[in-house]
Amino acid sequence: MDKKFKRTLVTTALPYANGPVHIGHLAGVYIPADIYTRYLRLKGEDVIMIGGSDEHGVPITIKAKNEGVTPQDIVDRYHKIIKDSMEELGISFDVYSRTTSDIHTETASEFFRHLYDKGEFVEKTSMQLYDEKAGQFLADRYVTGECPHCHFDHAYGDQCEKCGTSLNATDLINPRSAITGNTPVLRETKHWYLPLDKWEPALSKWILEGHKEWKTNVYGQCKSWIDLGLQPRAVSRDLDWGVPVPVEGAEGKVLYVWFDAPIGYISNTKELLPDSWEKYWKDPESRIINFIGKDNIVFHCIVFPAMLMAYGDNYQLPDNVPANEFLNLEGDKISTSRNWAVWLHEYLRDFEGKQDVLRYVLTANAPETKDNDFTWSDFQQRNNSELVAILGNFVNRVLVLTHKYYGGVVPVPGELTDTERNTYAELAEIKKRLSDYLDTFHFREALKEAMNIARLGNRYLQETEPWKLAKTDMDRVATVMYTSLQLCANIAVAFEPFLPFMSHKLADTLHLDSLKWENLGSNDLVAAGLEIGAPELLFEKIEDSTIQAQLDRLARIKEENKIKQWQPQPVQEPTDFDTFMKLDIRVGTVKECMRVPKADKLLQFTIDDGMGDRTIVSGIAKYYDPADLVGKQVCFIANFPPRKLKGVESQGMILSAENADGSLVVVGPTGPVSPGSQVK
Ligand code: B3M
Ligand code: ZN
Repeated sequence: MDKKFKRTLVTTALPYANGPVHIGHLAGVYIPADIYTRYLRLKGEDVIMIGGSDEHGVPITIKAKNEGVTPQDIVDRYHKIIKDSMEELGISFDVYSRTTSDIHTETASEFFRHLYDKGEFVEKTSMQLYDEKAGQFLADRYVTGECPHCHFDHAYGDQCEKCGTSLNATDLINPRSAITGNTPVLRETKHWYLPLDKWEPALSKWILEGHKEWKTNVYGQCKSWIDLGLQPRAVSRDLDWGVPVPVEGAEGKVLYVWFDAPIGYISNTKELLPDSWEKYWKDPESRIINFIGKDNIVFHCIVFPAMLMAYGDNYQLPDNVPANEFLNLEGDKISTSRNWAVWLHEYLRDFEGKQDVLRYVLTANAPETKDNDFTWSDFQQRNNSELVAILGNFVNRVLVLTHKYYGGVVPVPGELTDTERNTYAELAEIKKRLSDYLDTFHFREALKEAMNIARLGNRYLQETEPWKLAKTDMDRVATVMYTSLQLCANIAVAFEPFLPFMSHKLADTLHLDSLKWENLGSNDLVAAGLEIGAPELLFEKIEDSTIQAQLDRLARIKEENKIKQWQPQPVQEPTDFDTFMKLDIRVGTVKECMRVPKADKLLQFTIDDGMGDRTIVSGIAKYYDPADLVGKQVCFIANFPPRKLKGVESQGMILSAENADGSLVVVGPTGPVSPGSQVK
C-alpha cells in the first residue's frame, strides 16, 4: 500500500431482507470482509466494520403481497434471521442495523433534499408502465418481459438476469405485470434523475486513472460502463414502500432502493458513532473499503460515488471495492426463489459448533477471480483431510505429547539446532506472504499460507520424532516440544481472522492473553513453566451419512422445483370420434400382479377381462408395490397386437397418467364396473 491511512471503514453490502443469507452471500462478501477486519484489528489499527439489512425495494413488497402480510412483517422476520445467524458465524460487525431505522430515514431524506436544493437532480416527466387492474405504476421487478438484448423471456424491469444488462422497465418487449399478469399501459409520471453523464469525466479520472490497482473484474466492469457513456438515472419510484421523497408534490413516491441503500452505510456509521462518524467518511486520512458481490459493482463504483461527489462536503470515495464473483451450488446458480442454496441459519442448526468449517471451506473456495462451485463432497474432504488431518492433527499431537512428557507444563528448551532455526525462518517467510495476501484481498492464498504453518509443524514433528527421542534424549524432547508449542501459538494468531472459534479455543488452552499480528513469527509466545490446558480436539471427522443427508435435501428441492415448473403438454392436433372408436379401451380386474424377474421397471398382470385371463406387462414397477394392485380395476387397450417384453407376451397396454414428477398412476373407473366393459 503506497499511502498510510489512519483508519479504515469496512462496509459490507446490505443484504435484502426478503430471505435469509446463504453461502453465496457469505463467500462473496461477509467472510472476506470479516477476515480483513479481524486482520486489521489484530494489527491494532483503527477499523470499524458496518452492515445492515436492505429493507426497501420491490422484491420485499412482492413477497409481502404473496404472503398476505405487510412489507414490515417480511423485513422484521428476515432481519432477525440474518442478524442472528451472521453473529453466530462470528461475522464481527461493529454495528448491524437496518434501512427502516429512523436514523436511516432521516439520513437518506436529508441526503436527497441536499442534492435537490443544490440543483443536482434533473426533473423529468416520462411515460411509465402502469397496471390499470392493480391501480399502480410498475417499477423494476413488478414488470417482466423479453430482454431487448438477449431476448430472454423472463427479464425484470431493472435487469436481465440472463445477460446481466441493466434495463428500464419500458425497454422490455411484451411487458407483463408481476402483480396481475396484465399487459401494462403507459402513463405519465414525474421523477428525479441523477445526471451520471455530468460526473462521467470525474468518475473516469478517479477510477480509470486513479485506481488501476483494483481487481481486474471490478476495473473492467467500470471501464465498460464508462466507455458506453453514462446516462441520467431515476432515483425515485412510484411505490408506497421506501423512504418518502422529501419534496412537496411527491406524494406516493419513494426513493429508489439503490439510492437509499448505500446511504445506509452512512446511517450505520452514525448509529455506531453518533459523535465521531464523520471522520470515517470525510477525513482524507481515512479509507473506505466496500465488500460486495459482482452484481453490485456499478452501484458502488459509479452511482454512489456520483451521489457523494454531488453532495460534496468532503465525502470520500471508496479506496477499494474488492468485489467477488458468484458461488454456485453443486453446479447450479444459487437462487433464493428456487430454494437452491445452503442457508446459513440451517447450516448452523445442522452443523452445530462447526462455524469454522464453513468459514474455512468458503474461504478456500472463494469466488475471487471467477465463479466457483460449492459441493458437499468438497466440504467433507476439506474438513477431513485438511482441518482434521493437517491442522487439528498437529495441534493435538503437540498438546497430547506435552501432557504425556511434562504433565502439561511447557518445558525449558535446550540449545536450538538448525532444524529449529530453519523452521522459524520458514515461519517468517509464511508471515510475510500471508500479510501481503491479506493486504491485497487475496484471502484464498492467505488461508493457504496460514495452513502452511500447520504443515510446517507436522513436518517438524516428523523430522524430529520426539516420541523416539523420548527413549534417549529428554533434553532434546524439551526443545522440540517447546518449539512445537510456539508453532501452535502462532497458529492461534494466524488463524484468528479465518477461524476465530478455533483460534480462541487454542489461545485459551495455551493461555495466550491477547492475539496480536506483531507476535506472529515469534518463538516465545508460550513461556516455559506455564501449565497449559487439557488437549481438546479442534475438529472432528464429518461422516458420509451427514453429507448424504445434505445431498438428499438438495435432490428433494430439485424434484420440488421440477413439479413447480411443470406445465401440461399442449393439446394435440384435432382428431375425430371414429379414430377414437378404433381404440378398444376396456376395464379389467387385476387378479395377480408380480415383478418381472431381471426387469426392474416391469410388472406382469393377470387381468380378468370378462372373457378369461389376459396377461399384460406394464412399465410401472417403480411406482407400485404389486400386492397393492391386486383386486383393483384398471383400463387397458385391448386391441394392440401382442408383443414380447423380457420374454413375457403382453396382450395389451394398461393406461396410466403421468404426474408432474414423472411418476405414473394407473387409470381405472371411479366405481365398480363389470370386467370387460368398454370405455367410450
Ligand atoms: N441489497 C443488493 C444485493 O443484496 C443490495 C445491496 C445493497 S448495498 C448498498 O445484491
Ligand atoms: Zn438479456
